[in-house]
Amino acid sequence: MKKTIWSIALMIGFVMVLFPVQAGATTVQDEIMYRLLIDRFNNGDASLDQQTDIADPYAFHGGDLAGIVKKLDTLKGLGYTTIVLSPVMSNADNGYHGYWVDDFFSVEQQYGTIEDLNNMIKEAHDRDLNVIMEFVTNYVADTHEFATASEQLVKENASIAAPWGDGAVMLDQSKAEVRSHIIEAAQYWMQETELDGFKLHAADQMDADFLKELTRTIEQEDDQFMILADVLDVKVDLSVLEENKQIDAIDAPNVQQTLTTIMSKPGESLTPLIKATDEAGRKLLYVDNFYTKRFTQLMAENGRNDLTSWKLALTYLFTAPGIPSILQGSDIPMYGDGYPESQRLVQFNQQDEDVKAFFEKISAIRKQFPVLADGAFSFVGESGAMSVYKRTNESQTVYVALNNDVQSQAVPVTDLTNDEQLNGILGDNLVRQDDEGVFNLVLPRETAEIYIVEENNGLNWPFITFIGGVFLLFPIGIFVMGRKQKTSGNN
Ligand SMILES: [Ca+2]
Ligand SMILES: [Ca+2]
Repeated sequence: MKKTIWSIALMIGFVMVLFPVQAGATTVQDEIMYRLLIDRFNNGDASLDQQTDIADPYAFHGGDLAGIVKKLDTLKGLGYTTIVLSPVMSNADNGYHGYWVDDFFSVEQQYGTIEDLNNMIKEAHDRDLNVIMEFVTNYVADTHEFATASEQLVKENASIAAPWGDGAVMLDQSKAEVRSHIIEAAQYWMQETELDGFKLHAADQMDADFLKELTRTIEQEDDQFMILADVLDVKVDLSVLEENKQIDAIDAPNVQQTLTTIMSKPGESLTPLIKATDEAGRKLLYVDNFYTKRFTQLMAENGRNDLTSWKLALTYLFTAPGIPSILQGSDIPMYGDGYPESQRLVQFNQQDEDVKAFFEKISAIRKQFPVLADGAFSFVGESGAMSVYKRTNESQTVYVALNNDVQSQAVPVTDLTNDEQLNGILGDNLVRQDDEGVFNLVLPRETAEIYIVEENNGLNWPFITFIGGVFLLFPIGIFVMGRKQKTSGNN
């Protein structure tokens, strides 16, 4: 026995020498992100609830760092790999959103302490979950010392186009004192915690020079540290962010707008969305944010079923180039008519099991087929409101079909050979070449499918599984019956 264990250990060692694990080889494209508003996530410590008033949508609702720890297994189970926290820094009273920073160097007292934060990060890391914190660089609370400093450090009369704008003042990022303060704060959170990255809030509004200075400083401090860019103004040109090579991924508000608009109308083709896909894969893809009508609500208002609409939307978000970024509550799913209703506490007790099962499934598929994260992207074809695209790398090819039509549709695939077959893994569809040399992808109305290109083994797997099961069950049956007889014989 000991000998066997030793030879297995030796073999494993040998394999590890041959195929060393590449440390740090994972990229941001491998992540599945979960965006979380700490105050509105989960209340884990009621002793901190001094400012909590659930009846007031503009007050703290009690969520905290201890509450996140209690839900880490749930998030892990849903397949998320990275949690993106709302700002953790101390805020002025009622700053539940995190954008009224009154001290860049301490944790908001309603959430806990820096020890609670580090404990939360450790618990996340123990489950292989990364933790990113949203970092505010453009604003402070109107009670922050910069708002009343003798040197003019904030912009006079600058209006902030956000629901929390009253209560915040805009920093003048051209001022050396502002810059050094923000950079010191970035270094503080990198040194005092094990955070894996920052999401720069409203990065599109930052002073372009300061953005470069900040991202370079972060990279010098730790080149594995993830930097994400939040986009506040949906109409702004993103080229400054796209040109910044230190930024790993950027919000794609245009994808949210296009996808939700098209999906509001069953029968509309998703092809315009697919053709506008940014193939560079550095975009954060989502349909929900904290300020717009919840996707589920919008779909329901247009007569669409929760599960049906999530299947279509998630199939795009998890198979197109980019990084899926899911808002807290989407997987419940939650309803909400926009701000502030879309920011309600997560209703964990209203979990729809079928919706949850699909979120789990699509995450598992993305992890199982890395081509969905790194493969080249191309449009294949369309018929009515059914569209097909493919992802391909040197080892794998996957076709994705989205049928937003109100009737079934078929799209032919002609660039495969008879040696291959298409295995549809969402709906168990197996497609082989027909007599004309075509692979005909047929989907019922309002469905999606992910087809894996496999070698055509000419075998009918459902039948084989059935027969295999019979052959396996037969001897087991004999064995059990034999035992039963033996037992009764003893009596
Ligand atoms: Ca609390
Ligand atoms: Ca506070």
